[in-house]
Amino acid sequence: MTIYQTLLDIRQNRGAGFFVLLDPDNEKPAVLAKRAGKCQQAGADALLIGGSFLLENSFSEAVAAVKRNCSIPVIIFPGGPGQLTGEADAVLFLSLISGRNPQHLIGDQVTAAPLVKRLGLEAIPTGYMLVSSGNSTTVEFISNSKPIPRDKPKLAAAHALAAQYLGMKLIYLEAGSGADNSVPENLITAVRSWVDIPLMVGGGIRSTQDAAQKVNAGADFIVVGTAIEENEDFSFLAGLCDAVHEAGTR
Ligand code: 1GP
Repeated sequence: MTIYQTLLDIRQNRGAGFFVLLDPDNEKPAVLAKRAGKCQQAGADALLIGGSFLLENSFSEAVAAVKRNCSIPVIIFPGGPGQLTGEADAVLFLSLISGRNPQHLIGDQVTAAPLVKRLGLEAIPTGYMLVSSGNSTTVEFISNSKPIPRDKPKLAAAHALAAQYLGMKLIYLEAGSGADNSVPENLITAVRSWVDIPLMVGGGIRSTQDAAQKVNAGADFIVVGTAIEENEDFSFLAGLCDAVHEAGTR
């Protein structure tokens, strides 16, 4: 079974999925591996691994260490074409459709495609949309692209619908890692009402209430990174997983 089918099954069977983002630049592989095991134990459905840039650690070493310590899907969320390794289960094959920077719309993808093929990685075509969050995030700066204004839900919906018509299989609504404000619920609802493909939402989600509200608004998958890095408490992690799954079944 493909990883994409696994994601569809999570949506179908659990109502919503909870994903943890592991940033290999912030932690050593052994620390990430330990966290991966904890995430699985707490009930996370999958792990994303990647970051806007990588200064400190080897990407493939980090992914291999994480894979050794868990059996849930490990999906690359690449900050660029350099973040690819056959150690992972799949890659979000992202196009930054909220921006108009050709490098991130198609340039990086042309560089990455032959490598993805050679590595035998499953590529999940993903429309990646930045939504403004109140502060300037790393992804916004690095990608040199403007986010969609957070008070323009119809504009967001039109981007997502275009992605669906272009054949993309997933939408990722992103406020940016460590965002002051997560993606607003009315924008999620607007996008949900226009597209059928799964909707992933992340950036600045720090509480069980916030995570549940995103699901209630129409998100299928919730991604949390920073809050889990900042709070190692197992009950916090398990609480987030439960909140997402409970909201999914309502
Ligand atoms: C970033 O959406 C993810 O790409 C997660 O964001 O680190 O703010 O949870 P946080």
